[in-house]
Amino acid sequence: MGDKRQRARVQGSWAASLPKPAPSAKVGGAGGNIGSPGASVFQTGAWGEGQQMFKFHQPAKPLRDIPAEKVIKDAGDYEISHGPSGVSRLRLIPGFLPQTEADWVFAQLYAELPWSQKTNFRLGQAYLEPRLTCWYGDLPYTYSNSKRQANPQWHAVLNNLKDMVEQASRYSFNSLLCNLYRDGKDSIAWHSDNEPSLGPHPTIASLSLGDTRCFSMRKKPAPEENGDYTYVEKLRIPLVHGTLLIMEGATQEDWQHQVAKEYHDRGPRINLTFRTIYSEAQSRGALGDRQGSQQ
Ligand SMILES: O=C(O)CCC(=O)C(=O)O
Repeated sequence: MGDKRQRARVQGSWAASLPKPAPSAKVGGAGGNIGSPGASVFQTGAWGEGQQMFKFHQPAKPLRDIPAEKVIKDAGDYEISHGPSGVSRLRLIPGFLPQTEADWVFAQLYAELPWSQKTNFRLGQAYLEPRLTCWYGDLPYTYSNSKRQANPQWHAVLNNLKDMVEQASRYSFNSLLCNLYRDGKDSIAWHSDNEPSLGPHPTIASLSLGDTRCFSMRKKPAPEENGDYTYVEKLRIPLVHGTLLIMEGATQEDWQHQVAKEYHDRGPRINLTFRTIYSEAQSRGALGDRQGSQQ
């Protein structure tokens, strides 16, 4: 049995039975260990009678290709999927803020916003978010099991940006989550912006300022994949200074996104995500409507 295992390890389990060794060869005898100088599998032991042939079997499931990550970097409207939850759409507008304006806005917001590090909770364990944030809106915002209190005191620069983003997107927003990635080690993990307070099919408009970071997206796997993301579609969008990205339709239901840590130097980056938050009563109503229309 030991011989069989050893032979399978050295030659692969598809190897055919080998000829019987010469009677003088001894198992574990001097010089007979694999790995010792001059050792050979032919020297390691006598093959018993009735050895089986090893045959290669095709895997039961056909091998699947892992889809290549697609890169989106040009201005345009992209329908990234058509699923049971609807169409998921992205709109990318590089240069939404011209360079000098973007430089000025970045400097103002970096210096003047009340940045702080929020504590979140996962499985009852507290952890600090690996970035700084601040929140604007008449309603509080709860995500990752902790709450950002309502803050109706919008900075004047943010009010102007909200008007510009609303005009370009033709959506209106009542809230803003600001993220400050201090360097390449700051990040945001895989998630969807799908809290009940955002209502069904939320539109998120995300303005990036400062150093370029890679915004990654991955499609949520079908139920039969049991949470395995290996074979899902993936997208990468480099978000450069002054770029506006709008996520619409079923994007938050059918996709996740992240900004991963990078292990080479990155300067600071500010990301402003304009959203619409509904009160508890409003979101209960919105979910009720949606469930009704799906039946
Ligand atoms: O920084 C970004 O581009 C993404 C931010 C984000 O995913 C979020 O605030 O939910």
